[in-house]
Amino acid sequence: NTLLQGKNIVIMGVANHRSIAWGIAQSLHNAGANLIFTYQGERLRENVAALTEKLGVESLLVNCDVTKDEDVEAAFAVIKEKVGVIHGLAHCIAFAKTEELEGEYVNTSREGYALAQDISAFSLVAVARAARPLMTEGGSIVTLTYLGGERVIQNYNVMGVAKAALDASVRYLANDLGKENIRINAISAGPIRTLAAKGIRNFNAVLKEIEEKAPLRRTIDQSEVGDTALFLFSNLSRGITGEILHVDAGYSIMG
Ligand code: 0WD
Repeated sequence: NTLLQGKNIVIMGVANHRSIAWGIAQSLHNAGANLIFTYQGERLRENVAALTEKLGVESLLVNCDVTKDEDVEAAFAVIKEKVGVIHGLAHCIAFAKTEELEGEYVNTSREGYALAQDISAFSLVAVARAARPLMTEGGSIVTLTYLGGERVIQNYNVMGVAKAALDASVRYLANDLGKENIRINAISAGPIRTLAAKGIRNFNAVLKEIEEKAPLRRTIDQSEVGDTALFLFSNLSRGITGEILHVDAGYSIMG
């Protein structure tokens, strides 16, 4: 398809072939988008380069650790210089210490709380601000959230609270950027086995519960998130902003 022909879209958060960001990249590539990838520190560059080679086109790869203001600034300066205008940004980044993803939320440390918020929620604000001046033809920003930000999900703890902040940020940012025809939405993905999911205790039980209780009686995969992102980056979703769209086989509607 040609839904995204001529569109420059930045993808942040590819760590390996299981990353949801990589699922999004494949859907957008198949729709004709020109992709720019950011990666977290030089240690991940090789990984990302090996993956993007498979797309069969030259992609711009840019270092960007979102905890560093200077990285965010430098990354978007390079993108501006090399591609000029961008039309989309996929934010697929989150982090919390594994020891904070088990037991009781009440035991969350000050430092662990701040770290989860910084990487998983504030980073969206930082990159939206940096991307805004490059979105001169309007734009679409997509982030990834999880049901644990709306309700209590065992062990998700500090990350659930960070996702709640992320969801609220989507709404405030939508209001700020809407006047420039920049839309911003979140995809609330059902659980998928990725590197980030490894940190969550009892993840197998979470997957099993979805297979039993979700209306579709199955879990979802990266390609389904990718295709929803494609919709959100395309003109088909032009009337949608500030929204949390669940791609979860329907699980969130169940009591
Ligand atoms: O079940 C799941 N896997 C779900 C994931 C369900 C619903 C939502 N999500 C969200 C995650 O919370 C995250 O926001 O999807 C997003 C992508 O996560 P993923 O694809 O599940 O996991 P992964 O492949 O690990 O990608 C997350 C990446 C990091 O990976 P690692 O595992 O190396 O921490 O976020 C990036 C990093 O590449 N990242 C950073 N990028 C820039 N600067 C930073 C940082 N400081 N920290 C982490």
